[in-house]
Amino acid sequence: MKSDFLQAYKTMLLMRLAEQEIANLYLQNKIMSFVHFYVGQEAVAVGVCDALKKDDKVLGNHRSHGHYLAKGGDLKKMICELLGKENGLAHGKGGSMHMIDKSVNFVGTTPILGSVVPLSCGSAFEQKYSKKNDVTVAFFGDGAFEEGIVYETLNLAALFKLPLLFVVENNLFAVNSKLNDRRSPNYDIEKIVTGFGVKYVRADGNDYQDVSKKAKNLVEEVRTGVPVVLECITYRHMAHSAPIFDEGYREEDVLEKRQEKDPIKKIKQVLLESGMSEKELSDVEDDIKKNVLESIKFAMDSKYPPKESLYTNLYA
Ligand SMILES: Cc1ncc(C[n+]2csc(CCOP(=O)(O)OP(=O)(O)O)c2C)c(N)n1
Repeated sequence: MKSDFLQAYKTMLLMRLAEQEIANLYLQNKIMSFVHFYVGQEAVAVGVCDALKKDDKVLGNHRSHGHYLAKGGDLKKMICELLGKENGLAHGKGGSMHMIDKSVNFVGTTPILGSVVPLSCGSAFEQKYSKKNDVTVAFFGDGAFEEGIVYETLNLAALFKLPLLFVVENNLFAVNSKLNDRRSPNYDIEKIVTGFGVKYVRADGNDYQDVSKKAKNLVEEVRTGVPVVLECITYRHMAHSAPIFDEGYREEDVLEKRQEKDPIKKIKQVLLESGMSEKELSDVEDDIKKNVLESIKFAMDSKYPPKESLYTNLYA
């Protein structure tokens, strides 16, 4: 059990330290596309992906660095993509919001809000139709949940009994817009979901233990053709996009609350209580930091795509 937690801590810390360095690259104008940081939400991606097998498929949204790394993705290839380099995940042509890596069954990320949901439905339909024993997971936010296509897909998932896990990362905001400013006072996600015949479970998205325990049970149920919405309540620590620190619009998730509920702090505490020392954990952190810096160097030294490839691998 301790080794599970240690592995989860390492993956969460990798995401955090990598994004801190990515923020620096962004501030140095090395990244030419939008970047949406996952800092604060790490427990969701790791808790859910820990419950998956390699053949299970994952799709994400505009905020998917964490989803990709949790599915076993390659940090070097990811940073190359962010820097527009040829050996990036989409040969440097997609950037942060268009990542794809079939080698780990990371089907892709789509930044058009809600669009990940019908694509995931297609993936789950194929798995069911081909009688595979695999599941598809779609990660998306509370804002995306309000897109009409999500409701259509909930209906189809229930109708066809698809092995589809919808993970709604509710970080309380869509850009700077609060839930109460967007939803009718009667809006009840559980009632909406169960109204379609899809199972609904809520988890504390700031707590790896809670997410992973629930995800492990749910994924096995999803595998049998029971579609589920797992809503994870979490905090996005940084601004919507880019490392800007505007606190003006935040009320519920003020800085002190975000720090207090930090998922990495929490899992570190579990490891300390299980007998690991501060020194052991700081060695772990040093190794991860080294890996992150090596990956950045690799990406910085990598080539941009050649001019001749300007029109290849493009779909419109
Ligand atoms: C159809 C569509 N409308 C608007 C946008 C612009 N947009 C990008 S992210 C975002 C908010 C997303 O909120 P949420 O789904 O909760 O995810 P979060 O950013 O909080 O992780 C918006 C409105 C978009 N990408 N697609």
